[in-house]
Amino acid sequence: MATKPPYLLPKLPYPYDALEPYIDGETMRIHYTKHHQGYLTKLNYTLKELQNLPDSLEELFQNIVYYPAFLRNNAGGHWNHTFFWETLSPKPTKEPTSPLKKAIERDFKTLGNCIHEISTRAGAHFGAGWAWLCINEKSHHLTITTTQNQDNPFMYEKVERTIPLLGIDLWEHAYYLKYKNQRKDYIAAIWNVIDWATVSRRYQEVLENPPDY
Ligand code: MN3
Repeated sequence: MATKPPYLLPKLPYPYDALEPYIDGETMRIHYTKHHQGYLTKLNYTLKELQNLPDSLEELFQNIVYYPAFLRNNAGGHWNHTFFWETLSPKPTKEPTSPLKKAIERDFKTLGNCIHEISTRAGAHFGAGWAWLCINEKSHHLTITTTQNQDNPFMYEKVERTIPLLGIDLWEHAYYLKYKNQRKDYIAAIWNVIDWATVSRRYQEVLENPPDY
């Protein structure tokens, strides 16, 4: 996200109720207008106080240990939710296209196995956070991870960087109105609105044009 602050709330690419019955309209409305907006408002407020910021949030995340936790939570909250809205679609493409399709077959044998593994990791995650499918920038292998709070894979320093392709919001605010404490039912349902065309495009973009942040 290579824009300068102040950051703006990105337009939701579909109406609040477009992902029903898998994600209900009231949850989407509160999630977007209250939670995402809340992170964004606090992010912009915090950025005003800081000097010498990097050019992008991704660069900031890679150096997040040098910044206050308040910035970590709100910058992560803004980036993660923007990424999440774009991953979902009321008319999703249900199958990945190559080269992601081939990568999934190489690393998980089938798409079903890949989804099962992400769901298992997501279901086992303790407390608030996110589940991710990532690409290893050097090997192009696919990896699955979960992060706490509003952290994302950019924030964990590694020799080989992993770049998110798909993220699932595991906070209770993402599902509690409809699914109550049944987080596994929410995780099972969300695959109905995950757009594999978007995930496939992200994979291809990293192969063709590795990000320079
Ligand atoms: Mn959320």
